[in-house]
Amino acid sequence: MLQALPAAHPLVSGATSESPLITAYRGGKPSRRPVWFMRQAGRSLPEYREVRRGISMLDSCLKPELAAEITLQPVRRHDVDAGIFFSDIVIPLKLAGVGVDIVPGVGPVLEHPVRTADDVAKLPKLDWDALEPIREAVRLTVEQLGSTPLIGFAGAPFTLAAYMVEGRPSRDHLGPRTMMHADPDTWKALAQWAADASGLFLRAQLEAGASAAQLFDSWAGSLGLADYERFVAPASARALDPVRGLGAPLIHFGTGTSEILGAMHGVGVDVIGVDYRLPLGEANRRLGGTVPLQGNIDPALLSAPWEVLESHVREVIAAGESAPGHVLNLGHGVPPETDPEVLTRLVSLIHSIGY
Ligand code: 1CP
Repeated sequence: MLQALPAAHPLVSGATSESPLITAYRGGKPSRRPVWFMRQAGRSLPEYREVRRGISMLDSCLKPELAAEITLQPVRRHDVDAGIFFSDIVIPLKLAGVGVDIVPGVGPVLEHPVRTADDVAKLPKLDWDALEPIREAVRLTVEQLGSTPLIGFAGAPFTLAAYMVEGRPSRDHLGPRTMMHADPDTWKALAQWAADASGLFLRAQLEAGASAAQLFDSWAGSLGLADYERFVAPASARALDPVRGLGAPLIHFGTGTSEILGAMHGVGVDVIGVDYRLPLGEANRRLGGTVPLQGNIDPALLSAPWEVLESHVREVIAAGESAPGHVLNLGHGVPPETDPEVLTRLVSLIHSIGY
């Protein structure tokens, strides 16, 4: 494995290193306020629905040209400051050979839920070569993005394990939360397996040209601080080990995580993504005023009258001024029923607001 990014990498060649996104992630004030949206690629876009017709979600992630095209669609349409690589947190499972599918209207579903020590021992190891379609898709995307950075991502071990133990989406994630106390050795082995799979997935995206990486622990908010620190944080740190020290900013995001923000920062990241529940001023206070923030427009307001949305966005920007750097985003993903014209208008509003 390389110790540094290749010379042609956009962060090293200079193509993206001074971009508004990377500048804000590094704690600076860029020429314009950077914004991107979680789930900016997806069902809210008619051009996405068009190219996805007749192709399953996981297949579309593994066709490099299609994945690149879908990643670029929202960048072209909205003038956002970053692309987020079109893929899914369960792609490393699929490429390792785990039986998993994304069922329309449901989400990730596993053929065999992983519940016992034996189930964990039988998990196949993810091979670097299996990630070639991902590296190819990233290369194609980055070529076309030019000076706009691509953000790579992966699921954090707890969020991945939540799907693996339950076998499907769940509300309270009881399965993994029971396992960590009832059978801590099996939990640790599972969390480490998930960390290694996500770590390799992140590494592949960064080596192929992504300029930043976001670890999604979407469901970490179902954990109390003590459980998070004891059973989850070490595995999340391990997932990031393959991409530390490369110069690419690392972002950590989850929902309902107001009480564990400091611990999420403690796994060793540069930026904290804040969900819509906690005002950015308070998030900044909890993090000691030293951590660049990303967030946290309430996705529910995307369907409110424009004046309501605009005044909310201005509040978010004002609250973000307290942090050492701020990248605008939603407090969770774009809802599929969002009018894409609202997103375009929102980007232009954000870019028009000076410091
Ligand atoms: O057919 C479709 O369009 C299916 C919907 C869809 C999409 C567009 C899924 C199924 N995954 C994705 C792409 C995706 N997933 C991206 C790239 C697109 C972008 O952000 O613009 C990313 C970053 C993810 C990451 C992801 N997948 C997360 C973390 C982010 C989050 O939203 O919290 C999670 C939890 C998943 C699991 C997943 N995959 C798909 C769905 C519907 C879900 C959630 C299921 C649940 O509610 O538990």
